[in-house]
Amino acid sequence: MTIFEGSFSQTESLRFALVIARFNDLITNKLVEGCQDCLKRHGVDVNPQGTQVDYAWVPGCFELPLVARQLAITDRYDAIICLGAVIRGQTPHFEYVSAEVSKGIAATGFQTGVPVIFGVITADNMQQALERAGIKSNHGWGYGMDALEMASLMRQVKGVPAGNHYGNSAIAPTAHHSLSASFQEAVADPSVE
Ligand code: INI
Repeated sequence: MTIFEGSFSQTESLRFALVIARFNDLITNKLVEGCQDCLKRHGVDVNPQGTQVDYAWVPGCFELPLVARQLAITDRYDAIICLGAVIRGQTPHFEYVSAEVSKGIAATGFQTGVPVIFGVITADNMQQALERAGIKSNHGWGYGMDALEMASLMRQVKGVPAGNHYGNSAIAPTAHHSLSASFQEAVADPSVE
């Protein structure tokens, strides 16, 4: 039998998207830095002008799942990393935002077959959030590690060679290469049943 296990090497052909919430950007900018540092030290070119990492900024955590899903179905990424910070205030807003973002991110990964990393800090106050974004440790680094591991693991599970650039979405509606030969024939020739 086989043991599937993600590795942190052979990263040159991996592609990532970071989706980042601007809300609490004092925190989210630090998460981006930690995540970039991790990816870079594992051989990923994090330059936005390069070919390995794309960046998308959204207003707040609530919007993370929508954009992550849209990116996932392009079939261009091995993993998507969502970064955000939800900080408890005086109203129940915190609960609504954290519930929706966590459910939305889980659903996105599940529906698309692309790993979507839940890089959202939930904290009771700004001090707690800062501690997780660089003062004590930077959780952005850990989210980078999770993305590397999941990207590699999913390639293995799907049987894609480590060096390949490839499309990897489970549902990707435009990924003709993932459709069966008979289905492609039927599309090309409607008389084929
Ligand atoms: N967005 C966050 O990213 N973090 C928060 O702490 C937060 N709070 O507490 O309000 C927050 N709200 C904005 C929300 O994510 C949406 O951007 C907004 O409601 C528009 O849809």
